Amino acid sequence: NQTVVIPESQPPTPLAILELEGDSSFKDSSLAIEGDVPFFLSPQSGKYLLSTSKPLDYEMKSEYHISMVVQGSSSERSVIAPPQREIRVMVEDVNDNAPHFSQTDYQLEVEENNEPALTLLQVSASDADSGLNGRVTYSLDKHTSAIFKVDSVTGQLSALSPLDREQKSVHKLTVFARDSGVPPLESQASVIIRVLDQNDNAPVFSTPHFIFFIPENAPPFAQVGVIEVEDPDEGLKAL
Ligand SMILES: [Ca+2]
Ligand SMILES: [Ca+2]
Ligand SMILES: [Ca+2]
Ligand SMILES: [Ca+2]
Repeated sequence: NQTVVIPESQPPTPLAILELEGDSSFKDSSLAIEGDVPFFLSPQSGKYLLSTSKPLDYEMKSEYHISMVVQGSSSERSVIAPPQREIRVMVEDVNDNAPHFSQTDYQLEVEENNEPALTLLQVSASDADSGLNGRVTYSLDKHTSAIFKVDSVTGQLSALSPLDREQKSVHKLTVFARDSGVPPLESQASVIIRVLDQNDNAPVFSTPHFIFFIPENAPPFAQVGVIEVEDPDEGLKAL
């Protein structure tokens, strides 16, 4: 049997030229395709041009077997050459699907002063294509703080060093999923990490020495000055 290979997503494309064998005087016999398939035959000076009737989709169906039949009153006297009775059409994969994240917005809360290399979450994207066209790798935006790392294969996102809420309380990251097709396709998801406060700062005086001058005749309990204390922690922990 004849085999034809065609990439998916092509506009209607000629695949093969077919011919009826036998007495050419049998004008009323003609070649036809059996069944409902996305192919058609167009007569061309006694022969037939087999073409696709619409773009094929590898992800829907990657292989067709087209059967040819002879129609007409004198069909018994016309035959199709055996290699052309059934034509196998192999559809070739094209990188026409971008990776698809199972979730495009991730939010999580994590306490500051985490242990190093703490796993935060795992992102996941799938790709409907085959082979390299469907092989997904993950990466972070190149401007992302070096604290964060995503495993290119597993999508596991981790904080390599301790987070400090007093330095930055919310981190917004962009994770990319890219396939390995040529050219590659990619999609992105956002991750928002809220860093929860721990009471990890002792109050400190705003200056190491306070010097106040009081008049010698000051009454008892008179205010002599204000001592300032600072604590970068949040809320009650700062009192
Ligand atoms: Ca497709
Ligand atoms: Ca494809
Ligand atoms: Ca793809
Ligand atoms: Ca804190």
